[in-house]
Amino acid sequence: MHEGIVLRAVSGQYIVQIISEEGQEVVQHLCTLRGNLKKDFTYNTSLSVARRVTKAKRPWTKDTVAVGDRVRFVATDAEHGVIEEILPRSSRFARQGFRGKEQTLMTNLDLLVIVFACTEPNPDPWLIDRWLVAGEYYEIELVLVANKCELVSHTVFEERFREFKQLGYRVLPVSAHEKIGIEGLREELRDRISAFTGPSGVGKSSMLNAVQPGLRLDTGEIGYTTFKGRHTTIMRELIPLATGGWVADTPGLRKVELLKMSREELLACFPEFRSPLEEPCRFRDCKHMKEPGCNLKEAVEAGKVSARRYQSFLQMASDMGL
Ligand SMILES: Nc1nc2c(ncn2[C@@H]2O[C@H](COP(=O)(O)OP(=O)(O)OP(=O)(O)O)[C@@H](O)[C@H]2O)c(=O)[nH]1
Ligand SMILES: [Mg+2]
Ligand SMILES: [Zn+2]
Repeated sequence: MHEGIVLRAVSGQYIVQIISEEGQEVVQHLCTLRGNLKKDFTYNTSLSVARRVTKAKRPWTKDTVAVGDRVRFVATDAEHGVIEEILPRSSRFARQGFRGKEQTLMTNLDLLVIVFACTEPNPDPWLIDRWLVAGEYYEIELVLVANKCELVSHTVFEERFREFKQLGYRVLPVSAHEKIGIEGLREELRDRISAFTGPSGVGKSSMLNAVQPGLRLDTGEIGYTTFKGRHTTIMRELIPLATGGWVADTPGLRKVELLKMSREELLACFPEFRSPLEEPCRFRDCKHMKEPGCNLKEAVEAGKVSARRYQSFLQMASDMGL
């Protein structure tokens, strides 16, 4: 029996890399799932780090094996195997799939690298908020990466990302082309499971090519009329890093599909709301929207909480039908 990590899922089959003490050499097997694992693969809630009480109520129901899962498998020959057991997950990243069913995208993520460009395309703070909320919700460590930093002055960089720094998020200026900040990025990824995410055309694949020379991920030229970018990256897979650890390059997403949350859960994803909400608002059932005597709204009016972030909260709440 070997212990491995699922690098890629391809129509019911899984590419599993053996994890050995020595590390270095990448040995992969194409595995199927033992029959009864397919039918009844149920997680219980205790696996989630239930730091937020509200979150523990959400049951982890039936699920399939996903990229990032640690598994035990039996090798049937040098290249094939059968997965016998799925080991407990430390985290899970999902999206709202068809008919409201949650679809697990990746598991055991340690770090979410949210990539935006300083320009071409310009960063969209509303979209950044949504990625931050997704990361906060799953309690995954977050880092913002601002690529193409060679194209803007320091002042412009500060203007575009300052508000996120002030919230306590780390923002790393990087240039995949000029090889700025690549060493730091490599250190972030070392010995961990990370995922790169962000809009199309911001340079996620270019950055990973710089972090690991020889990788040759596809990168695309963006349409200069719209800066919408072509979706060059299609696959969802973990790439073993020479420095240890794994990283997933994900396709650019125009939209962030947030899971449906409760109001309490959504509020908890805005770290700066915590302090004003420590004291109860005038009404015990305050929704923090239109109610008089709302501590959150008062903090916004007093400039302690950014009006833009509050607006972002209202928009997300409305999208979720809260
Ligand atoms: N000026 C500049 N251009 C860059 C930099 N990094 C990437 N680019 C360009 O930006 C475009 C998009 O790069 P990709 O790496 O394909 O972007 P991506 O985020 O992987 O895009 P998707 O796979 O579509 O999500 C390409 O034309 C790159 O050459 C950079 O540091 N500076
Ligand atoms: Mg790409
Ligand atoms: Zn309130």
